[in-house]
Amino acid sequence: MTKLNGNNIKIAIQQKGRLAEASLELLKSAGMEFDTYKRMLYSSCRNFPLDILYVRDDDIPQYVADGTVDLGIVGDDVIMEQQMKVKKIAPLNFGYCSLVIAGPSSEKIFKPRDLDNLRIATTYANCLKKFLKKNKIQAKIINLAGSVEVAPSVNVADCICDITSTGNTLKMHGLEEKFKLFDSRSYLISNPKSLKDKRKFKEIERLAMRIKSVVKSKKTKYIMLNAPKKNIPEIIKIIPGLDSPTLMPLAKKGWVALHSVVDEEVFWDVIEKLRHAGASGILVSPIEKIIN
Ligand code: PRT
Ligand code: ZN
Repeated sequence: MTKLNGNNIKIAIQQKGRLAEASLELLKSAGMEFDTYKRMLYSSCRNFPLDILYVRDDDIPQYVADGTVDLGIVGDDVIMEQQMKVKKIAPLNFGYCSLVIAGPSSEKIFKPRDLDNLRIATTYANCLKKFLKKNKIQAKIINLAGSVEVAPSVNVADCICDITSTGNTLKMHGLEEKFKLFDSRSYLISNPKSLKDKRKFKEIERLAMRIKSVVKSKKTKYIMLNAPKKNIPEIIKIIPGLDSPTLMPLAKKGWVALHSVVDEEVFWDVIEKLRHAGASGILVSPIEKIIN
């Protein structure tokens, strides 16, 4: 195992769990070369002054806030709950979930005030406290360490406040979402002091630029299409491209080929509109990197 280098910047990522694989893949796509073996506590990159520490996700905000590491990759839910002094550098495209209050489907809970005097089990006490305070609700918070979803069935609580993504776990326990506190995704976070250190800032900025470009490229598709030249003004309005799309004349008289980039979220909408606007031969391919 390579020894930690005092001059390297350090990033903490989850050792195992929902964010672990995506975090490793992100760093590799950002060009970091390093070895990972099971049970490894850290790796050093061969081609970038970066050490990667593998830890539990709940420890990441603390490590980043106290400067044990300069950077971290962790869910917004954990950041919100722990309220540590960390700076969010970039949203990432994994770890999507929501923090919700859920209760038995049979329970008539329609508005936040219906939670008055109920017992709510959670591992997110700070986020729940904030929600209850904002809505002026008097409810009892039951702090649990895990397996929150079983609390109502064993009568430890009436409702729960927990993370959900597909909603299957709630359903399996006879629960349904009553209120959403917030949506969450993973973030690249930084220690605020590391950003003020000239040497570290330079390397953090280099890495952050690469990470942002990987995230952006995953969100977008490259499209190529043919269209009559006279339709181009209408087509350009449909494609919210990078800057301006690339146009090339075709052998077919009055026709051009157009290349551009389209956001994944609006992709199918855009394709339908393009076909209506006279585009044909539409080719779509993934983008590996976008460097602005
Ligand atoms: O061991 P370590 O402490 O590192 O990991 P952990 O077990 O505490 O965390 P982990 O790996 O479960 O989650 C890490 C992060 O993933 C969370 O902080 C969230 O930001 C994010 N995330 C995304 C989720 C989910 N989706 C999710 N579904 N975290 C937890 N869940 C739980 C959910 O509460 C339910 O119990 O997964 C279960 C399945 O959810 P459904 O809705 O898909 O059925
Ligand atoms: Zn955890």
